Amino acid sequence: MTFEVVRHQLPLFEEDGRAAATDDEHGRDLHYLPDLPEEDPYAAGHRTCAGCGPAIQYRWVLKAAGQDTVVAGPTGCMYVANSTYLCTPYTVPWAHTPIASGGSFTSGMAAGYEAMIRKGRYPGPYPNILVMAGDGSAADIGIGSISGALYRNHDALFVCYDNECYANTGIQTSPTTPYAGMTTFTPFGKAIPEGKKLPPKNLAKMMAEGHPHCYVATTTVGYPVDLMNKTRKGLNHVGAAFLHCYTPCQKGWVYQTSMTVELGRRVVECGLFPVWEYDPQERTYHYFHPPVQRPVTDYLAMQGRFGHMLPEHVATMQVSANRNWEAIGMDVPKTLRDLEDPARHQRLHDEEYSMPINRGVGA
Ligand SMILES: Cc1ncc(C[n+]2csc(CCOP(=O)(O)OP(=O)(O)O)c2C)c(N)n1
Ligand code: SF4
Ligand SMILES: [Mg+2]
Repeated sequence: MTFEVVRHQLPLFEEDGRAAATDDEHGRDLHYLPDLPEEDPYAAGHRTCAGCGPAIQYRWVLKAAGQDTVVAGPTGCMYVANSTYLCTPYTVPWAHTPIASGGSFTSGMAAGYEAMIRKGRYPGPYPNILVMAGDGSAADIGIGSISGALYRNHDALFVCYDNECYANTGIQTSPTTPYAGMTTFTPFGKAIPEGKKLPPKNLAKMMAEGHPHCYVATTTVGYPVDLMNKTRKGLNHVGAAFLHCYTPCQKGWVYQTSMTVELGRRVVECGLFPVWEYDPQERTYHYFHPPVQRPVTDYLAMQGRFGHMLPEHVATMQVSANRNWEAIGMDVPKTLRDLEDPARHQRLHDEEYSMPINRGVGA
């Protein structure tokens, strides 16, 4: 006898009118926290650094997923800092996987639950199954196993929490480390003054283009409702889904602790991290067009990892951002086009930039 596999359908959060609180001079909504669900599958008690972007993402993703969830976590900060002996923040089943096997382990969980429900050995419904892997895992060491899981279309959500480095082993470069981002493996010096020479790997586009039957989206910790809704859409999608989330690493990027969420907005407003959604039914991309377009210096100057940049490096970064604006169908204002010229720049630490409003302890 075969039993039916019943799946959850998680309702989406209201995106408009959630936050009438405060607007800044650009009309940006500064009330970041919507009415979060009370359940907390990732509760207080972890040991990540203050201001850790991945920890914020973990909390919001798991609040969106809810209590009927099973989670896997490949090796990385979010494994190590969350699994001290006899102490864990998880209130749902969680398993560690080797760094290379987040995709294959999660495929096995998905296939196992399906089979057990069909055979009547698990009462159901089918739980929300997800894995949250760092960029070192999802974009590098474990990309093969995640690509395999997406290709085979296992019903699970595969999340990359992207802190743009191998953080847990001492901030080494990863494929998503941005151009000129200083890490312990990309120090700046006389021979290579920009630190990192290569542009970052476009992980999410690889996943969408390479697995066109999957739901794929990007988001950042600057947009909690967007992050939680894309989590729910990925889980509601029957089949494999991939979510790429920008998550600042306070220790590795060297910035003021309270600025994690602000960076999550500025990276989008500078054109350096386009936020979009790929719809596998229509086979089209839907791009978010931010209400503010800033020079890249507004983002770079907030972080110590870019402090060594010379005028030509800042101009190179502005060129990348401007090409991104064009790729998502936005006009590039003349002020930003002019900034492609190195003569318009100084060394980064001498550049003027728009200071964020001080909104918290530690800023
Ligand atoms: C096959 C393998 N190579 C290297 C390591 C060492 N290692 C442990 S955590 C880690 C960093 C992982 O980086 P990422 O996935 O980006 O997660 P983060 O630490 O940034 O949270 C590395 C390289 C390992 N555990 N397994
Ligand atoms: S090193 Fe970075 S990613 Fe790791 S716990 Fe600290 S802030 Fe979070
Ligand atoms: Mg990382």
